[in-house]
Amino acid sequence: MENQAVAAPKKRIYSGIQPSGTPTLGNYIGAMRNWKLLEDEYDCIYSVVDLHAITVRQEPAKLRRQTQELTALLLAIGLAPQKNIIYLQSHVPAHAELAWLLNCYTYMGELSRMTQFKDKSQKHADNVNAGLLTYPVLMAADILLYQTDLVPVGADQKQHIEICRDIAQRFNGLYGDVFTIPEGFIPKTGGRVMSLQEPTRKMSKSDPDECFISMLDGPDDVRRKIKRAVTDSDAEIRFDPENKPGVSNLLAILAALNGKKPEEVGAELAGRGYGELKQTVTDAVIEALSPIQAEYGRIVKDKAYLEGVMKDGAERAGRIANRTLQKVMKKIGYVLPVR
Ligand code: AQP
Repeated sequence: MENQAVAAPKKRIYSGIQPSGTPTLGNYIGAMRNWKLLEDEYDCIYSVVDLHAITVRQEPAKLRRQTQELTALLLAIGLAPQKNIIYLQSHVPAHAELAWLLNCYTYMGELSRMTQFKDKSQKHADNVNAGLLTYPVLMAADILLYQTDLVPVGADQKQHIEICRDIAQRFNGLYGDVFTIPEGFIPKTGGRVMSLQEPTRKMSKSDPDECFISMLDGPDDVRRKIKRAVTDSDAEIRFDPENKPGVSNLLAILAALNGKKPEEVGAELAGRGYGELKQTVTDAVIEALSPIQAEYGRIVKDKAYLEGVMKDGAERAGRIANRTLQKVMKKIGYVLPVR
């Protein structure tokens, strides 16, 4: 028989996004855009993580609408549902089941140190629920169920990837090699897009409207929001996040969209006024978002297509997730049901 080279299996990627609002330019640049770039080289699984979204109170009708819209938006950025697995987290019960099991292998001390827990507890002081604290365990379950190699996320998720690795290593230390230990994949430029109004804080989709650019904002909104973006009073264009957070944020957005380094973009625009900087950023943002919005407008209306993608995605994801869950349960010592 002729010797045939066998292609190495593709490495697996997993990532998710919460339907807690319309995704922002931060979600796009920090995460979603890279998901599209990675789809050929990796075996990719992308989830609308609706279980995560209820750590903050959500209006039922709005949550339902945002979940459908977010699924449409994932397709609108060009993710092919045949090539990638695209599904809703709540359609695969193994996420909640593994999260419970992993809760018992995670310490209160490590969870209470998480920056996101501290931030969100402050922001939602009237609703510091247990889910806010155990969010990273559910996220670890999401990732570990799929034996993930790489997790493309924004810089705000770095701590959560670290705790996921710790939990996996702890579990493997007790029971043998059950989980693949994942690595984070955080873009060098655009890993943390900042709020337009408070450029020392990250841009978030649940912040007040003027702080972020939504992926569905039309040209007028983009123009208005960038025009009002906070800069500083010394009128010098230079990339210096510590001393010039507002200007540096605009430069980082521009750089990420143009595939350049922020320092490089800063040098190109040195000597120009802030008005020109804002105009350049506005043009680049509108150019990046317009084709996505056109595609989105088409897809979101096709409910049957969206439902089909969700159903097929959940079946494919469920098969992989259940294999891992069974393995974990067996290792812990559960009597598995006869099938
Ligand atoms: N400002 C950001 N810059 C770069 N990346 C970002 N991400 C979020 N904000 C930025 C990345 O987007 C992905 C999806 O995020 P998520 O929806 O799961 O949760 P999040 O990080 O809590 O995002 P938001 O927008 O701040 O949502 P809310 O307001 O609901 O909390 C992740 O990979 C994240 O790193």
